[in-house]
Amino acid sequence: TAARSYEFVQTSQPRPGVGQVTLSRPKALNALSTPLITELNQALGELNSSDDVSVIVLTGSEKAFAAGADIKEMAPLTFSQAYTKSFIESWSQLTTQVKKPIIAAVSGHALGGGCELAMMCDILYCTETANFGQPEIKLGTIPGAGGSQRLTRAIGKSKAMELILTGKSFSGADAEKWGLAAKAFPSYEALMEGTLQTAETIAGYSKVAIIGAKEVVNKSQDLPLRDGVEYERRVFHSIFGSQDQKIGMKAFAEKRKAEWTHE
Ligand code: CO8
Repeated sequence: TAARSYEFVQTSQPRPGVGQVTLSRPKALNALSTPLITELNQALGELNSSDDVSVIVLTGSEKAFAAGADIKEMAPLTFSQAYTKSFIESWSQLTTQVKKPIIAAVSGHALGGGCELAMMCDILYCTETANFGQPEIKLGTIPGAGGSQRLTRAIGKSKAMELILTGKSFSGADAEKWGLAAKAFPSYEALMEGTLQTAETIAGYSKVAIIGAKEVVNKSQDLPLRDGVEYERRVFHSIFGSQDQKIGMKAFAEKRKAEWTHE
């Protein structure tokens, strides 16, 4: 992956096939300003098109994944500015532009837009002490980057409604218990190690299958069951056109490890 320098994010390749984006605006606890989101989109685009990367890890610091949208940037915004410039729309690029799986590794604060950004990722890992929440109500506003929809789908209406209307935080341990997080780890070190291990495991499979699997699981969030099952079957059929399906099944029959071509 070509080295590129950014001001508010860092990219790295910590394991084979694994690209990492680290949010890095420590003075503002990684508050998600428009310049930061622009760089995040560029970094994700870079990793998404890199042949050396199959899986992306998105993380912040031990203290903060991200403490929300940049409140100081939003404070003076008018309705017409927000509406005509589609404020926040560019955030969704993460969900539309990136075909490779993204694992969020959340430690510390993941509040407001930070919680929403983590929920846009494909797998959410966190520390038990991570501090999640949608506190927008305390600022006289509401979640604006998908929080009301994704939190509700993940943990159910009553609990999501309670959290969004009170602005109360919840822990990483709760996030795991409620199914928002796939796993909560006992320490920051365990979180990063566990995240990279999962990323490396996934990156060891065929890129075609990984991308197909992500695509069909995400369809389950948008489509009625019957349409989703049909969509899955279409993609499943199409994967018979890949070399890696032949390679994987032949290797199983011959009791040896598959050598993927990613074709
Ligand atoms: N925006 C801008 N600056 C921030 C933000 C933020 N969201 N969060 C923290 N900072 C800044 C602080 O202002 C402070 O800067 P300075 O040193 O210049 O005063 C610095 O980061 C350190 O913060 P604190 O001193 O407050 O650190 P503490 O450890 O005392 O507290 C907290 C940490 C509890 C996380 C606290 O900073 C806090 O409550 N932050 C705001 C959390 C919040 O309300 N987030 C939601 C924002 S609204 C939102 O994201 C949704 C908008 C809906 C649209 C969707 C996307 C835009």
